[in-house]
Amino acid sequence: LKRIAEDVKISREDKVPWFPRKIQDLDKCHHLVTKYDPSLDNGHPGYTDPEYRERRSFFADLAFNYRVGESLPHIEYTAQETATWKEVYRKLSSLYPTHACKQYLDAFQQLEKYCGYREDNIPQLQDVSRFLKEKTGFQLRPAAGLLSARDFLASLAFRVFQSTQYIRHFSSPMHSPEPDCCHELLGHVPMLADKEFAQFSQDIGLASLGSSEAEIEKLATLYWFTVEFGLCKQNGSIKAYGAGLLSSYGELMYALSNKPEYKPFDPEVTAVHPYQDQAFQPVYFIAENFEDAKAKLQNYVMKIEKPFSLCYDPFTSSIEVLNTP
Ligand code: HBI
Ligand code: FE
Repeated sequence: LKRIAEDVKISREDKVPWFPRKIQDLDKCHHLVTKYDPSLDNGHPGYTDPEYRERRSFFADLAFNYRVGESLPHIEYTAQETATWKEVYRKLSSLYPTHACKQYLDAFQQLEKYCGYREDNIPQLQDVSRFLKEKTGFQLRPAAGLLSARDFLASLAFRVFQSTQYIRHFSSPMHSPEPDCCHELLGHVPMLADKEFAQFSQDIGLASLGSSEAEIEKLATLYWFTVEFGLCKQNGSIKAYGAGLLSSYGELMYALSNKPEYKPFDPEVTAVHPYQDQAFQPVYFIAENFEDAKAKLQNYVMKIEKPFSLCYDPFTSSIEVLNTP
């Protein structure tokens, strides 16, 4: 019986998936999910546009060749790309004052002041990354497209946000099947300037390191219903903080229209709720506030079983592994 127990223990330890332990390891965390790639998905609006596909491979090369510590590539966006941005920026920014949470609005105002957020300018990732670093220690690195949940979440453990740098196809300014710079810059970046939210994001990332596929799936679902599609209470009304909402005019209106179903944010429930990446969400989870969401998440991740515990050392940007067998 003892031998069996030992065998089980050993095989369990062997199966801890590789994970990054220092920030330089993130250069290896760039595995793409290709289901929405413009050259492979025939439903992508850029699928039949060779010029767009070539532009995308230029951006993909920049991302794959990027190494931790380098400055982020400066992009000369074309007039057509800037025109797409302008349309998205105008429509969305008209909704923010009534629909976005106050943390978002505060940061958005500063991004307009300091980081070139304007309707006739696509902000440069380098400028945005410098701004975030000052605010919460978050920094950006370029990503070639939709990354695997494991790689994407792992980078959050180091307060690194993997950001796409290309823009959606001009034929479809109001919708993109995959993340693009409109989604990152208008959806994610403003919230990453908030301290509580930054900690919440890093906590999901830390929980993902060395986790099983099943746990990653749950953490990705949690991430989906909070960081991507989360709502929160504020002064007696409901506001949006999720990036998928704040970068989609249609869904932002819908989410706050009283038509969908609403549930209180509860990690145990939220983590296993089925989600949609092709249509509006059937349900949205409402957080009391970020401090409460953070406390609930911490309580949830404490229960994930791992043969070790992890601690992030901000002085060396590395992960300390404790109780290693
Ligand atoms: N990849 N580039 C990029 N951007 C995201 O926002 C993103 C991702 N991969 C997965 C993901 N988001 C989440 O939806 C979860 O699967 C973690
Ligand atoms: Fe996103």
